[in-house]
Parts: sequence; C-alpha cells; structure tokens
Amino acid sequence: MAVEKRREGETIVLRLSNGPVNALSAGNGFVDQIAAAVDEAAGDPACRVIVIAGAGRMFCGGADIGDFDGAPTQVSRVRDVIAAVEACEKPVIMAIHGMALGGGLELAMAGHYRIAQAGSRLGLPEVTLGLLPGAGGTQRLPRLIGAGAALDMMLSGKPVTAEQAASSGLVDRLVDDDVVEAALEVARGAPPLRRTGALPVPVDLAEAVDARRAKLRAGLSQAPARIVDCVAALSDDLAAGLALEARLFGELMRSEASRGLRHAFFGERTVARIPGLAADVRPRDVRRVGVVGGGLMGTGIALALLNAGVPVTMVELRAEALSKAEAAIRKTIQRDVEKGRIGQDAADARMAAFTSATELEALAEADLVIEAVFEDMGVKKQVFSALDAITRPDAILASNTSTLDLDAIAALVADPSRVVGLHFFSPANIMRLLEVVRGRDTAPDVLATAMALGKRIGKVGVVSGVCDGFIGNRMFEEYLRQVYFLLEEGALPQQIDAAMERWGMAMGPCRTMDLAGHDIGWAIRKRRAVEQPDRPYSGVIDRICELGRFGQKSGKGIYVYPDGRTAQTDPEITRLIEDYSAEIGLQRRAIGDEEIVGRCLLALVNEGAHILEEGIAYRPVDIDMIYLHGYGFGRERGGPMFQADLMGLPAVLDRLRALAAGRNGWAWTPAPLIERLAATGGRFGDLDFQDGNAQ
Ligand code: T1G
Repeated sequence: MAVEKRREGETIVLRLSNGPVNALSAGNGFVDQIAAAVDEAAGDPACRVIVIAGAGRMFCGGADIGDFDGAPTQVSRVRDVIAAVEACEKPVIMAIHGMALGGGLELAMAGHYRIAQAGSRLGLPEVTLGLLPGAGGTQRLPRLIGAGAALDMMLSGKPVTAEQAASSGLVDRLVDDDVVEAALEVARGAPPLRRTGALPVPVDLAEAVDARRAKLRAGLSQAPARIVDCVAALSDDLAAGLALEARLFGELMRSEASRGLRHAFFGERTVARIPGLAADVRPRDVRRVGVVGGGLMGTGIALALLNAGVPVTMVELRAEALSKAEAAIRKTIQRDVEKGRIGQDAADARMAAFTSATELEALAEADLVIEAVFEDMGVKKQVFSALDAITRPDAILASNTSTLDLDAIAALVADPSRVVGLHFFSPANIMRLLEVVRGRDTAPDVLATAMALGKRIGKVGVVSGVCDGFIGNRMFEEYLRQVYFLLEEGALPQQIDAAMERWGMAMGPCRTMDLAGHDIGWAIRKRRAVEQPDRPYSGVIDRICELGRFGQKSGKGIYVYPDGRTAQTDPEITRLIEDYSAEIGLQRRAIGDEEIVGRCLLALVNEGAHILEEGIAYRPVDIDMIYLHGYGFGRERGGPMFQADLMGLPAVLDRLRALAAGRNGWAWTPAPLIERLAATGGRFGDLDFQDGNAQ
C-alpha cells in the first residue's frame, strides 16, 4: 500500500496503490498517505501541476467497504482528502483507467480536469450497498452532468463507459493510449483550475428531483430516497449540501439494509475460498464439458455453459428428446439476440460450440461431465458405470442430483475422487446459485475445478457437504414444515405469502411451491415419513396433492392460475384447509405476520446451525449466500444467519425454547451451536470453520 510519487518536469504524478482495487482505506492509513502526498506536492515550489492515477488494473474501486463497520470517522478522512484536492491552488489532473467507482469517482470529480482511457468505466454504485455517495458525489456529479443524468446514475448504481462519460461532461478527454502520458501532455500546457463544487446548480434540478422522487419504490433500503434528498438540497452553498450528505450517509451506514448488503458483497467473495485448500492445488483445465440428459435441467445447464463460452457436448439417449433440447437451446440463444443482449455473431458462436449425440461414447474426450438425468439411483448407476468406462481417467464426473446421496453415486466409479456434485437451481441458466457438493472422497483439485467452473459461468458457487438436501433444500424443508403447520393452525396461504414478501422474500412459500411443483415435495415427504416417522409434516399439503393440484404446471395448486401464470386464491383450498383443521380437532386461531415471519426465519436459522455443527457448510456466510442466490431471500436482509446475529443469539435461543414448549415442539430443538454461542455472547459472524472438512 503506497502513494507512488514520480516527478516529470514541473509535474508530480501520484499513483495510488492499495491492494487489488486501490481502495481508499482509512483504516490502514492509505487515505492519510494520499492527503500527505497531495499536500507535499501542493507545497512543492518546483511543482506546477499534479496528476493522480491508479496503479494496477484500475484507478480506484472506491472507499474501503470494510471501513464502514468501524469508526464513522473513516469516511470523513476520505472527504477531507477530496476537499483538499478540490481546494488545491495547483491544477490536479485525474488520469482514469480501468475503473473509477464510488469514492474513487468522487475523488476524480474533485480534480480540476479528468482524462479517461477508452474502455474504462465510471460509476457511483453506493446504492447497491444501501448507501449514498458520501464523499461529495451527490453534490458534484449533478454539477458536471445535470441533475437528471446524475440521479439516474446514482439510483441505478450502474457505471457508465468512458465514452459516455466524455459525452456527458463527466470527463474532459477520452484517450486510447496511456492515460498518464496524456495527462502529462495536458500538464505541459495550461490545465484549468476549475473547481467542480463551484460550478452552478444544474438548471434541470427541480424537474429531475420531482420525476425521480415520484418513481421511488418502498423498500427496506432508504438509500434511493436519501440520494434524491441530497440532490434536492443542491444550492450555491456547497458546504451545506456536503453536510447533509454526510449526515444522511451516516444514518444509512448504520441501517440494517446497508449492513445486509455489505454482508452480501463480501459474502459472495468469501464463499469462493475453500478453507484448508493447500496453496499448491490448481483447478484442472476444462475445455469441453459433457452434459448427460436433455431434460429441463440438462438444457439449462448446457445454456449456462454455452452462454459463458464453454463448449458443450450434450448426450441424450432418446433422439426425439435430444432434438427438442437442441431446439430449446437454439431458441433461447436466439431470444437473447432479439432482445439485444448479444449480437448474432455471438449467438452463432455459442451454437457452434454445441454438439450433441445419442451415445455416451461421444464424451470420451470431455474434461468434465455433468449428469442431469432422472432422480433415480438406478438410472444414475447406469450412467455413471458407463461414464466410468468411457471417459478419460482424469475427467471429472459431476452429478446434478438434488436429493440423492453423492457418496453412493461416487461409489459407482472406480475412482470416486473424481466425482463431485454440481447442484444447479432451475432455471439453471438464470439462477446464480450453484451448490458444489464435496463428496467424502472428492479430490481437492476436483473441488477447486468445480468452483472455478462455477465462477467462469457466472455462478455463486458454495461448497456443501453431503447430507439429505445438502444445505439449501435441507433448510427449506424445515421452513416449509412451519408453513404447513401455520396453515392448519389458522393462517391462510395468501396471508403467509404476503407476510413473507412484505418482510423481504422475493416470493412467498406457497407461491414458490406452486411454481416449483408440489409433486417433488410430496415424494420427499413420503420418503421422509418412512425415514423420519418422528418428524411428521402437516397432512394439509398432502390433501392438496391428493387432488392432483401440483401447482402452476397443472393449472392448480395452492392457488389457481386462470391465465396460466397469475396466482389467484381459491375458496376450495380455503375450505380444504379449514376442514382439515376441524378434522384434526384443531381450533383455528388468528396468527399475526410477526409469528409467521418469526417461525419461518427461525426454522431456517436453527437448521442452518445444525448444518454448521455437522461441518456441512464451511461458514455461516455460506448459508447466507445460498439463501440470497437460490431462495429469493431479500438481499438487504443479508441471509438467515446474518438475521440471527441481528436478533442476538440469546434472543434466538429464548424464541426457540418458547416454541419448543409449544405445539409440535419437537421441531424446535435448539441446535447446540446456538446454545453455546448464546451462552458465550458469540455470533455466527464470528465463526469461521477453517478445517475445510465439510462432510
Ligand atoms: N472496499 C473493500 N474491498 C474491496 C472493494 C472496496 N470498495 N472493492 C473490491 N474489494 C475487494 C474484494 O472484496 C476482493 O477481495 C478484491 O477487492 C477483488 O474484488 C465514500 C461510500 C471494483 C468491480 O461498491 O464492484 O466508495 O475477496 O473480486 O471482480 O461514497 O470489486 O480478494 O479478499 O470484486 O475485478 C464503492 C465494489 C464503495 C465497488 C472489481 N465501490 N467493488 O471487481 O474484483 S463505497 C464499490 C467492485 C464508497 C463513498 C462510498 C469490484 C470491482 P478478496 P473483486 P473484480
């Protein structure tokens, strides 16, 4: 971490160097180093112009997000250095390459002249963290590009290209070659001493603020509304605007939504790390992937691979199913062209990377094969036994199974170390979650290869050990168990769904199961009734299944779907639920949203704690990322384990014990891990299972 200084004639070049993104970290003193370097150059009589650039692959990725959980003064150090740059009596030229994001762009906007290299991107993504640009962005960006364009940029959080920045006035010059050399050339002339903060208030202010305020949507994060407030306060008094911005930033920084979103930001990166993996373990090369099975999942998996440029050979033994799969793949890729997402050349290239066959022998040269056939061990046995003989010994064999024992599948091949689970979530080309299941014998480099492939195709890969349902579905079973109990006790589907969606779930559980199909859950409950007779579900949901109401795909489920898509409540289901309660002699009672949300959330938390203590999940944050990316858990809520830490584990334990004393209390036996942490004042967030021994 350093501010590299280079003198070029009368110009001093300061190059920011701090880790992979040159984050403006106050916690490690980097921001103080920048301030000192600027101050020294400003006071250097031999220096006429200052150039600020970034080392490595970008200008600056923003303030250090990790600083925000610390003292609030960290961000004020960033503001101070930005103010010093703008007030400098010598021209400060900003030489931008790669990315200038958040505080990085705010620093650049305090410069007196900005040059950007073609291909670089500039943005204020703070809203994605439940924050607002807290170092002058709300006051300077509108002055440079107008209030409307500035609000759109800050409310979307999306970066613009250097080309767009040049045309909007955000940057003064666009160059194709070295941006520092270009800055030196400008420095040799007479660069302007133009202070952004002194520019006039944009003329479109009132209209732009009214239009965006009218479109604000309710939500946990107040960042969008506060961004509009800051822009609305624009005036000739820059200091007043900066003071309001700083105050509102502090409020947002302490908000649950921002803490949840920051947890998600770091969590998505943490889960990529496999604890205990030896430093010398390298992923294997994967140049061609085989996909066995041309059904819904096989087709989605093939698309996920092709869309990321990974060549695919699909094998489907039934010729008709194979041509149907190929047609579906072609149609989906072509739809991306029609929607302007990709060009025709890219679409053609994707299809050119797709080959298909009706014999498994076509996979003899595949580097990795993903089996996505029917969820039946007999069928898997046939496929894996054949693959074992046909594929290269160093080829990785992956199963997309979601309910079967991966270790039992691995036992079907001579070398089980090359078997891993790749549990995609439907639709496999859309859902970002990928559970990478580590079998008892899975080799470390096989696991690393699976995780690398997941990242390559844009997935959030999370390692799971082997258990029934792995991490996500195992917890979801306990969540659904409570939903069905709530139905028989007095709640109705539409109330449960509304309560969970108001709380932050993308979709309520009843609507979710109608979409996923109740037949799969019904089969699991029948299996569990034999395997775990002491853990029964409410029979109310089976009554619905016995009517053949399997959900949207059968036109009816818990809801009815007159247009095939829109869920409508069905009085027949209301009567069925009420009759079922009477049949089991249960007096229905009014159940509040708080109880609904509490029981559904605690069911996830408690099962998640069991999963952690069994070593199935490496860390609590792995569980959280699974729920954000696979189950529509509100991103601003951070995940079930994050929520438990917000509640406090002593309070969680008290709630579990109270529920354990009630009806179906057997479902609420507190996980020993929760008891241990509650007793010692610990948090899930403080746990980190470094042993890497997920079972
Ligand atoms: N702070 C701290 N760490 C950061 C960071 C940041 N701003 N950006 C990245 N990292 C870490 C990241 O955790 C990872 O660590 C490593 O750098 C590489 O990141 C006051 C309040 C810049 C597009 O929101 O979007 O400024 O896992 O894997 O894919 O108004 O990082 O290796 O240990 O993502 O090449 C605003 C966030 C901050 C940008 C690069 N800025 N970063 O993507 O690498 S708030 C942002 C990104 C702020 C001011 C406000 C991306 C990237 P590790 P990576 P990448």
